[in-house]
Amino acid sequence: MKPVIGITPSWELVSGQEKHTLACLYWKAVEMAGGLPVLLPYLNDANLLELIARIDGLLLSGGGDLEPGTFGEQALADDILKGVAPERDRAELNLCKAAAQERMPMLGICRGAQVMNVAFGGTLYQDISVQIKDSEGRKLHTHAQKEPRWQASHTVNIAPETLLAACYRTEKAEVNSFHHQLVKDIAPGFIASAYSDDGLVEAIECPDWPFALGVQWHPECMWERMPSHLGTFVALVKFAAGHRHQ
Ligand SMILES: [Mn+2]
Repeated sequence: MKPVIGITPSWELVSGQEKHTLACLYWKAVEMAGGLPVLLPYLNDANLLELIARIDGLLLSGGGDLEPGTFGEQALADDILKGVAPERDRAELNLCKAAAQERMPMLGICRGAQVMNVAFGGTLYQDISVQIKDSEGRKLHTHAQKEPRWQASHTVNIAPETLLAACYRTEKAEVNSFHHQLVKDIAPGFIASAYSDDGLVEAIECPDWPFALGVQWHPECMWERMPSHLGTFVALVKFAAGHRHQ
């Protein structure tokens, strides 16, 4: 039986109707990697626990900003946040904590990496351009690219002997970038496993866990043209396959 990978969708209000949305490339990447993807609605907390018991791996998708109250801050300005969805925050943070109880394999993408960091006690930059300035010897490049989503726009330097290095089999990867927020204080027990070439944290992982990895870029948009970007999904599915049989 293929491992079941639960994927969290986005939440949007469309013409007064609540809708879940998910770019199809997320579930296609999981299917291509050999997993069986299912979408996870924002059930109540008790039912989220039941759901976790029936999946083998968790994929936290990208999307809007976390409400800063989730990491103990207030919004720095009225217009700084984009696409806040408190029910999504609740559901995903609780899914992470429930999954952590059994050290379930987990991959967070963009917002998903930020959700993982906050769930386990880290904080975020609410906005890179407001909170991080150019300094001597460093000029920030844009992390909100205008190029197509499959196109790389900056390099990340991957720490050797990490989960991420095993996924990419290289110490430098070309990645896309669609974020205005960023991991600030890394959650206790986690490490940074990649930095952008302008010095920002681009991936986190937990060495004390079979597979818990968050990446700030969107590999799901790139794997069709650059197969190395399927590696994170392949690893998630591989670890998920072994998860219930440890
Ligand atoms: Mn970036």
